[in-house]
Amino acid sequence: MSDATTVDAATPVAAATRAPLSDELLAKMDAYWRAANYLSVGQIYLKDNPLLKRPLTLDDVKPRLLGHWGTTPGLNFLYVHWNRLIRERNLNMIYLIGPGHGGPGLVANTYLEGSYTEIYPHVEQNEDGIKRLFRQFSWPYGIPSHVAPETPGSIHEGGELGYSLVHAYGAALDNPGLIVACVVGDGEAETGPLATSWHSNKFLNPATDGAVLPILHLNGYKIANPTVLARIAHAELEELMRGYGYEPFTLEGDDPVEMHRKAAALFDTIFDRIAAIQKAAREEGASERPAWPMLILRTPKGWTGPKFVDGRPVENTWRAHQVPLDGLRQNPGHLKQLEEWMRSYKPGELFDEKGRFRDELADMAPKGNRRMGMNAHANGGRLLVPLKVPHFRDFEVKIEDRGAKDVESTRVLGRLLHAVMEANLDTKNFRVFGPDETASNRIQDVITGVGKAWMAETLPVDENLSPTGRVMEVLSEHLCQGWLEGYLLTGRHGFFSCYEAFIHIVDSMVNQHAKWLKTTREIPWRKPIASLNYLLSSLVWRQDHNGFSHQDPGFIDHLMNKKADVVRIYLPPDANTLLSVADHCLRSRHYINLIVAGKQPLPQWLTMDDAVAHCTAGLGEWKWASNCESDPEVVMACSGDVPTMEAMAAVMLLRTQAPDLRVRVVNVVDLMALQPTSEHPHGLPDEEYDQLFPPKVPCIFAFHGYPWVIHRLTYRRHNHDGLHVRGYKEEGTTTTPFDMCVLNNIDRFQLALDAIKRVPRLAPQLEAAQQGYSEAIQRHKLYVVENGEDLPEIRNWRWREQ
Ligand SMILES: Cc1ncc(C[n+]2csc(CCOP(=O)(O)OP(=O)(O)O)c2C)c(N)n1
Ligand SMILES: [Mg+2]
Repeated sequence: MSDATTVDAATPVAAATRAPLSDELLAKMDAYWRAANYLSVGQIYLKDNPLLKRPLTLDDVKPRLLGHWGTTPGLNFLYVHWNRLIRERNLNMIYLIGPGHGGPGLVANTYLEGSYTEIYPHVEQNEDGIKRLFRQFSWPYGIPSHVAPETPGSIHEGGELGYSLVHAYGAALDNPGLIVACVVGDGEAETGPLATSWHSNKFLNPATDGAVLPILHLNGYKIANPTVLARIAHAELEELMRGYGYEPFTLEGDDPVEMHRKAAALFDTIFDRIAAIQKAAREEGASERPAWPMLILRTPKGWTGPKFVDGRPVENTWRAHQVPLDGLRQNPGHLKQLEEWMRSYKPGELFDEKGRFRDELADMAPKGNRRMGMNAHANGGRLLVPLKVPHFRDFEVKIEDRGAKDVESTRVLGRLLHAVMEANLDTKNFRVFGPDETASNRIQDVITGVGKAWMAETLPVDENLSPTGRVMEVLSEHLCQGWLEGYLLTGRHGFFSCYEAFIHIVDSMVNQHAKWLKTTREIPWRKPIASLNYLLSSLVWRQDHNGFSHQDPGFIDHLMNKKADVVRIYLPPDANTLLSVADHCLRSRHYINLIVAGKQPLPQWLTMDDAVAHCTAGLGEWKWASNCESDPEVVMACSGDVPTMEAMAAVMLLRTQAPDLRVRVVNVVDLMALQPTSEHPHGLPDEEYDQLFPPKVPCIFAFHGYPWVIHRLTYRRHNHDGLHVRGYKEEGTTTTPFDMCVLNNIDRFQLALDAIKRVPRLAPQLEAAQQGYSEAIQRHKLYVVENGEDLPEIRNWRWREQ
């Protein structure tokens, strides 16, 4: 396999006038397609008798028929044609499949082109290899039914529909030599993420990015219904595509010979268009947004499969979606029909006696890394150039007195990100993504000098929009997530900043990405890629402009469900810890890193040296805030910036309410350190945990998110009963910052009272403490209602060392 230096970028080849393809070549292409279809059907049905050397019996058939036929012949048809175009034009091309359930087709084609055997040598190019190929498909401990990470050439499994086109665009960014052909299922096209993905063409620069060729696979049906786009007038569909800014081309039919001929001519036109667009932008200085071509492929679902089964139409209906003949054991007629169907592809013409794909057909595939199963862009780790991350300490916030000054932590991070952006401008392998919130989340320094990508119209009032911009902003979390995934999967680096509450929009996408990372970790030929880094800001506690709708810290809960070796969650309490965490995340590989950090001015606690030590440990005592050495009576723990401030304020309150109480302050920046080592690689060993959180000593834990997150992480630890967690409990509205804490009982008064309540020797003081709490809260409520802001002593509160 080659590495980054040997993967050449194809330059577009403009076409001269072309003679139509000869009948001989078209016949060979048809044979190649039949071979792919044959192998696809074989994978779904057979475990033996792979070349049909003897009549098919039930013993040859798998006991469970699992897979999807309907989408597959269309995918195979395109593969054969792409192969010709790749060879003729020396294209550097990958192929993304929206309806990933067409897995058998991609496995078949990568087998025919030789990639599959190169990667999996036991699946040889002979009868035994074909038998293995068939048997392993959808078989326990074999291979998945979809275009999964195991499938060569794939960066998109397509199990969850909707993300193909956005992945395709992410892959094309900053890859000027790459063409990404992307099949969108007509059912898939009904999903929200796919519907917005068409707009990616407003962000793709033909001079500096690659090309995406969307193919709407209009096979008319989903699982059980017609598709919307197949049942509107064709003119309306073309108008829709024009409205999205594309030049639509249509290929329609069901006669194979005729379709090959029409396809070859049309695809030449389409690839000439792409070449012309790129030439105009790259050589002639054209700067306007081009109308990129897109293809509408209208072919029958289950094309070339059984036309009728048990008297009911199957080809060209939704009934072709999965397994058209599924009653083999009950119905001998089905077995016969299967055999006829498979023999209709004439396997004897396609494979020789030994089961080897005939040379004259095999020769039609591209060679080496031009084969789509071998293209390094579909195994991004092979191309990964390490990110240059300037020294984060240069962005340090100087701390003279702890807690003395307020700083917007994310603004500081923005400066580091800007430096990262600049340091990698030569390799153009870093982008920042956000749903219109880069400035709102206060990391806007990253935009300085590099601008925001924009190929649509501009007005004099616009700022920083540029066709070569490197920050990607669009009001679609789906697009941000999907572009970034496509960018990472093809071997680049990135960063996604988002409002905390709305990142949930991509919950499902991150599930899929986490699965991809988990699986590829176990596939030796897949090389590690850069981590997917999130900054969540505009946090639950400080929704000053917005209120309840914007308050949801639950993405933490969501990520915690993922495999421990994939997920990292950080809650840096101030700017220096944020810098240290971000540096770590940007350099890491194959993780999903979640950083939760506020943008509002908040106290700064740690010098850079302290911050680095704290982040390295993941959690630890803040000795300068504790008032005892080794025998605390209560641990005040905190995680997240606002909860840290409240915990620190509670510690100060305790100094007057219970002056002799021995308090230990612990801050948690790496949430996963709370888990036992057996559950997460970052988990603190039990002995160290017990030293920090001594058994029998109560712990009051102020947490940024939902309280049960902490319980879930620590339920196996000693003294779990002694852990009392305060966090967000879905109480909120548009109110003052401190009132948000009061509403959710995470405020300093509550935390101090919690401590007194849980230390038995302070029982005599409890009643007075409760009284004091009620008075403080009442005073606060009256004041905020009357004045619209927090009490001066809250607003002006400062940490004082004892
Ligand atoms: C987001 C999502 N919703 C539902 C499904 C279940 N599903 C699998 S295939 C399919 C129909 C897909 O139809 P289409 O995109 O037209 O694909 P094709 O006809 O090419 O099979 C559905 C609904 C899914 N995989 N993903
Ligand atoms: Mg369909």
